[in-house]
Amino acid sequence: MQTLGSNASSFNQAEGWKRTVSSELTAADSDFAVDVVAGLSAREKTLPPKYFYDAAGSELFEAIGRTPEYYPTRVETALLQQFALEITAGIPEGAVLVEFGSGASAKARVILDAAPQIAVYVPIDISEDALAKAAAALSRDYPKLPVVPVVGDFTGAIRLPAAAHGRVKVGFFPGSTIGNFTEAEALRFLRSARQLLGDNSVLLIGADLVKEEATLVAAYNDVEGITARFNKNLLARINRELGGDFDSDAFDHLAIWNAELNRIEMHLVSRADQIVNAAKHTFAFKAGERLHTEDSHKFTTESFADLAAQAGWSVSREWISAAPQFAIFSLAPQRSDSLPSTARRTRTMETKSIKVPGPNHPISIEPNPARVTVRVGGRIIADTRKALTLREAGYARVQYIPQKDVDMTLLARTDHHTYCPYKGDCAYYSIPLGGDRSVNAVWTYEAPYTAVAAIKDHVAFYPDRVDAIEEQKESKKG
Ligand code: SAH
Ligand code: AVI
Repeated sequence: MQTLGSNASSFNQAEGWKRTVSSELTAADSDFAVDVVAGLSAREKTLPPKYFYDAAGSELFEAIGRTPEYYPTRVETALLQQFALEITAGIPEGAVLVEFGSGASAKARVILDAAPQIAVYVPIDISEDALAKAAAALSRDYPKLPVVPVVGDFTGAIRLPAAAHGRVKVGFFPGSTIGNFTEAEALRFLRSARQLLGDNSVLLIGADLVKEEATLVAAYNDVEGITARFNKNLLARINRELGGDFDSDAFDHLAIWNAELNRIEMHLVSRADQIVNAAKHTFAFKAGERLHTEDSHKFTTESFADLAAQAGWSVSREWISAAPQFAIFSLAPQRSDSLPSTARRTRTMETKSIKVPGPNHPISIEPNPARVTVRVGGRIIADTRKALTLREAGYARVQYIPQKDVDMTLLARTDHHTYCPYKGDCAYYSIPLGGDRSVNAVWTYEAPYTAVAAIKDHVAFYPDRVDAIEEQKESKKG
């Protein structure tokens, strides 16, 4: 397994975690020791969240993903499954999939299944045990796919293995792990990924979205207490690896929503005044004092696109789940480095948000048992018993009529186009027979999104741009 260089770090509110050297530790001490001493010596005690992930921490993260409260894993996986073909469309033959923070690689499987043209998979993770386990399982299940794991810290310099050289690179950063960075760290990461992946790359990022506090807070306070164990595993790891004597029962798990900074914060709160030894140092905790262990920033589609734009990426597509909302962004390298920075930060017009119908925006489609006819200029131009009735959120019901039951020769295609994040691109026709009133009177979704796939090859009519849309319920035939 390829290993990346060392990357001990210390925290600075503006810059995030940066590499430092402690004068009291020797070169033989690990990055972990250096960071623990720096973090526990700080006025506001803090540790980098990357240290959650030893073998036990990685397993606890997988267990968090199975709790009913922690929706991100479930929702992102479902979104990937639903849109796998769209998300992977355009990945060329022979591409390499480079995953940052791959963990159990469960989400990569969805991408690999949808895009068999991917020729090499490079999972990168700091958790050596989790990486080795996931890589072995993948090699077993995808025997023809070279899997080349790289163990190390993706916030440092990354070198891709030779198997990735000369291939189009598809970066994959799911799980909203980008939310665990400060803004400065996220920019640094995105810029270095831009360098690493190159001009013809794609970067797929999963990011959790801002939503109501109760849902967010519950996700980090599961009733079974798995997240609390995950948080406290940091203390257990310090005990195991750095000769620490933390009593994890002497600390409480705390997860709170910071509305000002759009982030869930995790802390460990000291239950009493206490002295703890670790990494050859002694640290004093006051009762109620917090050790800040993780931030999990939540995004809006705008804040995410703005972040990406500042780092040389533009959002080309985005897929957003029904509530609880989670987003997958497909990023492409910005081409126009000569544009002024304000222009570079503006979202491109081609960006398309894709939303999935759900309780907040329900859509249903049912066959209409009635005979449906459409009259324009005194003529019947559509006549069907196969209409589909589409009901959407607060809109009036719409009859979608199979094109084979419409006299399409009476329609004239126009340049008009609209976009619906739930249904897709919409094209229009006028009906010359109806005169001015019937301009853009007819619409169709030629490649409707999966949730409304049934309306493909159907057209719908604006009731006020035709003479009448009639439904004859009693009639079976003729
Ligand atoms: N991608 C998986 C796992 C997310 S958990 C999913 O979406 O379910 C975050 C993963 O990132 C863990 O596997 C952790 O070990 C890894 N990770 C966290 N910080 C890291 C860092 N600085 N460098 C490399 N891997 C890191
Ligand atoms: C990996 N990361 C995005 C998770 C998160 O939601 O911030 C880690 C996690 N922390 C607590 N629960 C899960």
